[in-house]
Amino acid sequence: MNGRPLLVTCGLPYTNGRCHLGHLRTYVPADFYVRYLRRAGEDVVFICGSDNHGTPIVVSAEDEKIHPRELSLRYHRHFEDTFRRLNIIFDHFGMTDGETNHRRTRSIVQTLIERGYVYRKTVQQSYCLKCRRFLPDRYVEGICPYCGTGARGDECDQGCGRHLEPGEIRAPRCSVCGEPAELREQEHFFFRLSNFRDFLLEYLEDLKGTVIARNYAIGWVKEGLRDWCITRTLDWGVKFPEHEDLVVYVWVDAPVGYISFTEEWAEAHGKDWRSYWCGEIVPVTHFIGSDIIYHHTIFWPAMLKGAGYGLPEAIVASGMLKVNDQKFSKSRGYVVWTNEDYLDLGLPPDYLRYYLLSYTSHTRELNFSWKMFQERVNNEIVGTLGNFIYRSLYFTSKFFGAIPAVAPEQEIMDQISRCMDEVDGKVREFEFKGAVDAMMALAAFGNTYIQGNAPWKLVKEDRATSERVVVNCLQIVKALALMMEPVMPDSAQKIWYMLGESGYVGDHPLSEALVPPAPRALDTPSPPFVKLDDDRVKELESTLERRIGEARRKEQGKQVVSPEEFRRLDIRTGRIVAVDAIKGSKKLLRLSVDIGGEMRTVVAGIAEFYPPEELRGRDVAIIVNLKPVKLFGVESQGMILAAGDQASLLVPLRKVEPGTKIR
Ligand code: B3M
Ligand code: ZN
Repeated sequence: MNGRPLLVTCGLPYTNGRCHLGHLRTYVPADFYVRYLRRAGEDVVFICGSDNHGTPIVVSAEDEKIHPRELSLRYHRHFEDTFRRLNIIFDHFGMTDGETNHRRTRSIVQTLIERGYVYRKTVQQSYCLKCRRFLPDRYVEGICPYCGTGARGDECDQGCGRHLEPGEIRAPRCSVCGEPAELREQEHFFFRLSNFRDFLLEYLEDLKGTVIARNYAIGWVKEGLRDWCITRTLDWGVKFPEHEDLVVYVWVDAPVGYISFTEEWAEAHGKDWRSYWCGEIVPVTHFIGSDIIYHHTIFWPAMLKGAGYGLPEAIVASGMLKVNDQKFSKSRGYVVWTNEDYLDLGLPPDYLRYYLLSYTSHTRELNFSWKMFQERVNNEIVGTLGNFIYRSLYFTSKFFGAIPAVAPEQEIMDQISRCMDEVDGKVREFEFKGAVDAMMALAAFGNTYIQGNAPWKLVKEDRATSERVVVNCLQIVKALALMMEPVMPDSAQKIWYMLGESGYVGDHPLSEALVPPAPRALDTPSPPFVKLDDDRVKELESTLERRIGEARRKEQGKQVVSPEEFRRLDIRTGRIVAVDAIKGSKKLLRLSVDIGGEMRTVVAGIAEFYPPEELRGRDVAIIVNLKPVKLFGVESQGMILAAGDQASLLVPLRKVEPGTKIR
């Protein structure tokens, strides 16, 4: 074993929904990384678990009229089972609602309190008169005060992605009954995140992992840190010390799960969890989605520092998933479900692992379409890798019946060594596409080599040379089996057996790629991979298209309004008289609009589409009886109408006076 023991974690999936390809953007690369490091001789522990607290789970449990614990157990098992089916093998998969995590979280919060990092503060919390309850996080919807986009509770998930504190959201509405919410005072507890600015800038400088994570974090810290409200009025969660009516915010106890699950694993294996979590910088690498970089690079390290724990040395953030070039969205149907759309249909886990690892750089967005998936499988896995492996094994078994007892040539060994060095370098930079590309380049080299040396002809005139050619090929096959195990474990095992090897390929160090294959008898091989045929792909595509179509119809159905409801909207023409920028926002403009003898101020998210001079004097359509809302400190008294992503303004075709009624 090399150096010190390492700990690798994955973001904890919420237990309120099924596993989809978006999840796998984190889990497959992490599993690949752990498998590879182990094959390279590192001592690695792979830890994860399910995230059971937070309002999304409470809301989902209420919808099903069951207890959040029942819902959590259902999806905990679902993820555990799904990961196993994908050969994503954790050393321990815990639950944040487990006793260890309750205890560890309360201990950390108590330490933060004792060290003066927590203070009491009265906040404006959204309250629903109809449901007679406070509305933490996902219980409230409204407008993001930073970018004017629709937002939910504690995050602006459709717009700028910012974390939102209780009471920040504009035009709050209860997400259960839809009624407008009012603001009521409530006492909560805050974590002095702003105290950790200098510490974070120093810590982030040396943070390893993906540059995207570190640079975003440094930008946010420099932009300014706001203290985080770390309590919620919920029954479900980890109780805040000495306040049984409050639980800690889910982003307090969820990352503590990394420590708690390490504790649970260590206890079961006679190890000491402290060797992973105590010290200055600890050998912990977090794999996460890029949507939770803030939580893992700012909030979590500050909490660890404040409570006296070690700090993770690396954070690896994967890009988000797109489906058919559209932003991943369950509500719009742009989703591929791991079980019902893939595993339950008997599609090979290895193909999906390969696609997710090889499609693009780990940090950029990944687009999934069944057509592209079929191309990658058929052209690369079957066409390049499978073709070379099968031909090498087939000709050897056909002409020699066993692996000839001759040494592979040095040029082949050098080619394999170069590939191994390239793969190792890419893996340690978390550039997994680069690593897989290097492996595939070796397979392509093998194809060129076997085609160029044509052992099927050579054997008739020069048996000795043809023996050396096939042994050279089989040396490459063996190297590919060993290197590909972290990518496609099932297939690597199959190839390992076809070489006449025994045991589990993953138990053999990568260095054996340079050990000649033993001269064993060879059975007639079967093709290691099977193509995806067009009919199969058409079926898969129609399932996805159907889902998207249903979602579109459902969305349209939701938006059906009666003529009476439409007439409640007072839509007029208005003339833009003045245009001003809004401090701190690149997207929003402050417009002064004449609506016929009355001036209205309207905040509009069109700054990136129109220069002010193009707007002055322009007649537009404006809804004038919307409830005013404050955005970036400016009260907006209406909404101008525009179409599409480029905000094409709706304007009257013929000249009309400002304030003319639109019907
Ligand atoms: N449960 C899921 C997410 O936001 C969230 C991760 C927790 S990791 C400590 O991706
Ligand atoms: Zn926003």
